[in-house]
Amino acid sequence: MQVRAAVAFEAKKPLSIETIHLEGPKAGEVLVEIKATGVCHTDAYTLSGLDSEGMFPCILGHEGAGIVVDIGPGVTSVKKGDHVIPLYTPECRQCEYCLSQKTNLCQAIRETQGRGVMPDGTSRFRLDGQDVWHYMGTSTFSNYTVLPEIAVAKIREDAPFDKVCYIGCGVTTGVGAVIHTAKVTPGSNVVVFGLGGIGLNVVQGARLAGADMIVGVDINPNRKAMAEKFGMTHFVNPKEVEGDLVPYLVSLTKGGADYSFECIGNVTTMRQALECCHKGWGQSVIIGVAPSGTEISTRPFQLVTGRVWKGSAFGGARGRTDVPKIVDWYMEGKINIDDMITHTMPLEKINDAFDLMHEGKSIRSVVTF
Ligand code: NAD
Ligand code: DAO
Ligand code: ZN
Repeated sequence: MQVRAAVAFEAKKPLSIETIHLEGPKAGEVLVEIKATGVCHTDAYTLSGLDSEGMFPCILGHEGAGIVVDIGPGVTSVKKGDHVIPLYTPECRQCEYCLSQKTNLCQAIRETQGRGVMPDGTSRFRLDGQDVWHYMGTSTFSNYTVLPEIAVAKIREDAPFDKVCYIGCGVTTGVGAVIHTAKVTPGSNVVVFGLGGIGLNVVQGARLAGADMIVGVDINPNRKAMAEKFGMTHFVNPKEVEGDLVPYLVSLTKGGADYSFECIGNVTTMRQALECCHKGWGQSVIIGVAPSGTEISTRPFQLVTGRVWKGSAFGGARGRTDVPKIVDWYMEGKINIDDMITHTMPLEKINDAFDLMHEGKSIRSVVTF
């Protein structure tokens, strides 16, 4: 079939809206009509050329929601008409990783996903006879996309696509890092570095978990009012702090954070996030994706004295199991998504979403089809 997609032909260039060919689903795959997709910092990161797995030309996008319109042979877990959220972290429930119950990093299709192809090693997208690569196994910047069956979460049909698409990455990553990865306990002090599309969801996850003090750290002063709406109790702009940020945060939290989260992707703030943690028990979770090749450092004594450094991908969530539950939380009013979606636009305007992100003017832009 012919589909309408925003194609990334090369790094650092605007996306180009094209009509391209999409082959139907093969065995174990589904064809999904994408109704809405968020534009995340990670799409911009790959487009910037800094992502070691970035391949061009490709169709970016990993934060979508839509409807199954066709299924390939052998598909049993979803059917035509089901509403779904694509999963860049699939859940096969059969691989060593899934069965371990220790991680959400299903490895069933990891190798082919990282090479921009479907599990059979080929791409379903073509333009002028040339392959166009899939991205994160999802490629939601297209009005139709093909995904492995294990990479879609079936969701309730009354959930609005233009809101719950955000659960496909940002919401689950932030809220999940609090609940699944850190397991924040009621009464905790939490410090969140970066109050963008991910950090705000860490803030609302911390509120949901019953945290006491929720400190937000951001160099953009406009983030203060927004983050307060989601539960932030104290705002720190590092540009306005005299002296070192770490002792300032340790003092503010009366001894250090019980939990800190780095939601920027900067190795300097990753170190600050660890070192502002409480001696003896503070845990720091890295969510931000730093440029490939960069390294983190700290004095080993920081860990010897009880601080713990962790990372979190997709909020530690098992997509097919946990994503429908997060959709329920949204529909029940337990989490707020609407106020984070600051801009909505048609596919033709998708490059505006990247500009708004780089200018710090948006939290989330959502493209509707
Ligand atoms: P964003 O651009 O919306 O937000 C980043 C925020 O950090 C902005 O508010 C910005 O003002 C602030 N900031 C930048 N430099 C700062 C500094 N030195 N000190 C304090 N604040 C600073 O980005 P986002 O969409 O929220 O994504 C954040 C990071 O999370 C990115 O690296 C993204 O790739 C990553 N990410 C990780 C996962 C995962 O599963 N681990 C999933 C999605 C996104
Ligand atoms: O299993 O080796 C692996 C990789 C899993 C990819 C997890 C990606 C999480 C960070 C990227 C940000 C996604 C938007
Ligand atoms: Zn698996």
